[in-house]
Amino acid sequence: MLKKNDRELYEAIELEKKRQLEHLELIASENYVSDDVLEAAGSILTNKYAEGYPSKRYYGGCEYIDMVENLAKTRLKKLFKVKYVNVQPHSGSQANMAAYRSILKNGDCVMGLALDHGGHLTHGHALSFSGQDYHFVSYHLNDEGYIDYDEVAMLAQKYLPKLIVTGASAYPRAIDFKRFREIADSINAYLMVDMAHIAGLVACGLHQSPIPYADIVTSTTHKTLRGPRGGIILTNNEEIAKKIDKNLFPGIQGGPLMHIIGAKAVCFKEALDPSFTIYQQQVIKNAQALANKLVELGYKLVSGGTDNHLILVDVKSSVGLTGKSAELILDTVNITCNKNTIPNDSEKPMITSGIRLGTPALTTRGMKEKEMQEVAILLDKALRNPNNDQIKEEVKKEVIALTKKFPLFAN
Ligand code: DSN
Repeated sequence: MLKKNDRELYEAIELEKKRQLEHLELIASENYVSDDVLEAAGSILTNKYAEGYPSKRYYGGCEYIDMVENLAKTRLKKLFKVKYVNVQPHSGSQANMAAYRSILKNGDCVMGLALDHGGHLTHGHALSFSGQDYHFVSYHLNDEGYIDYDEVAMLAQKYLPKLIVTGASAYPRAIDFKRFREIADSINAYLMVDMAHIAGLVACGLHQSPIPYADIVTSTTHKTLRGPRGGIILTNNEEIAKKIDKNLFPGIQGGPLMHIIGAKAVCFKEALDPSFTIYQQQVIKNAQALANKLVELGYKLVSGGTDNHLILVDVKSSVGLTGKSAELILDTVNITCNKNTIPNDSEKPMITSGIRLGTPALTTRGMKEKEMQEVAILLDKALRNPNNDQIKEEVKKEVIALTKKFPLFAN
């Protein structure tokens, strides 16, 4: 037992547990997994080496491991109605790397959403392998805060990329995958969708599915999908599927994390249950309730609101704070979020003018629209009184009282 044998680590975990219990978790890419997901992730499956794929392993003793991976694959195919899947990526970044390597050569031209307009590092940022190995051209949001499809079409004609990537880390609106497919088809390009943020919504039919339109879909499993930390790759193209498998293993990964693949199998089973749709519907209702209350309190939101699980707040024009200072102030009152660039941000990425707020984690706790209004009021009180310790102390007490009404963790 860690409590007895490794006091230092035990105490760090207990502190983190207390933080998760007593903070309002508004990081849009985080969630709380079920006890069953946690059980599989902490299981003896971690002991097994299983390089290769079911029935084609490089080690003996994989008969039960094959059962685990096949369960995950079958459930994932059913969940997203897709023919071929790979459940081994350790992360979304590795899923994206394997996907790119399956259809691109180094130096090929690719288009992706700019990071400061809501994209992801692996969609072509200069500091990521993606921006270093390929020639990425960025597209942007328009002045209303929506993806500028006309710019996408114009850049596609100009640069003739081999691949167009869509999907985002900080985009509060629905993405029109059909429109992206039409643009990709007009220049004979591949289309890849990184649905990491919205996978849970897609699984429940609450966001257009990219599967009918994209050549490859990648995702993480730990955001709205509410599974363990990891990645997945999906496609309906058999040739591409074969390349993806080879590029992931042995291309860029070694042994799969079988305990995590077991936990992914649990996550996909949970996501196939009708209760998961009710959860995702509430995630969206909560995001809209939070957005509406913030607007009522005088906040400016990128695109004015949300269609999904997240909101991007322009704190600089709303309350005169940078994203960095807003994040720090909220941390002191037990509200956790992250600073985030907003389109055409005048601040550097480590400072920013915005914060990103998401509702998946609070919705898992059981909070509804009424609590979202309270959260908006508490957040507003803290941000408008950054130097008033008494008010901040009161807010923190109210935050802890609210969290206590929505307990977490059976153990
Ligand atoms: N870091 C993730 C997020 O917060 O959206 C993306 O990989």
